[in-house]
Amino acid sequence: MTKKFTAGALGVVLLALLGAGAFLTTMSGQEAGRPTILMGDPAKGELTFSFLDKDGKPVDKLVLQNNVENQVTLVNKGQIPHELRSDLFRLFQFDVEIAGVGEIETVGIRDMDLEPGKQVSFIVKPTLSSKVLDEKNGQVEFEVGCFIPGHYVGGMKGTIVVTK
Ligand SMILES: [Cu+2]
Repeated sequence: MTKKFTAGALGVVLLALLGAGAFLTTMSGQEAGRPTILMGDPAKGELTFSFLDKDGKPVDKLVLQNNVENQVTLVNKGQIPHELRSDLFRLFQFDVEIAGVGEIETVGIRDMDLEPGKQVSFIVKPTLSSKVLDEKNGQVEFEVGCFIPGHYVGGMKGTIVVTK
């Protein structure tokens, strides 16, 4: 209960800071050279996640590299709030990055709530053991979902792949 409240409170702070919209972005909301997660893209539907690779090309799954600080942009292109939640962010170093502020350590945060039209960047560094990666042919998958009531069951889920 306490953890949830703390995460929620920080979410509000982050959204307030993000209101300035200081990011340099393309039409899709993508920042140059970074993979992007889109929530509620009108082209796909309100209850969807979709992914762009670092070149802006649509991909089925978001790919992150193991033992690397992956910088990712998260955009809510929908009409209603959504959240991004994954065990990936609970297991590994995960920080939010705000233009003009820098990285904010987010120990204990498991999900990010984002209002419509807002975006945020985050940094995640998966540190899977090479033994596990090798046995799984160099790829380990994690699910992402939006657990605002009705959204996940409505189809709002996707996959992040961690590769060697
Ligand atoms: Cu949602």
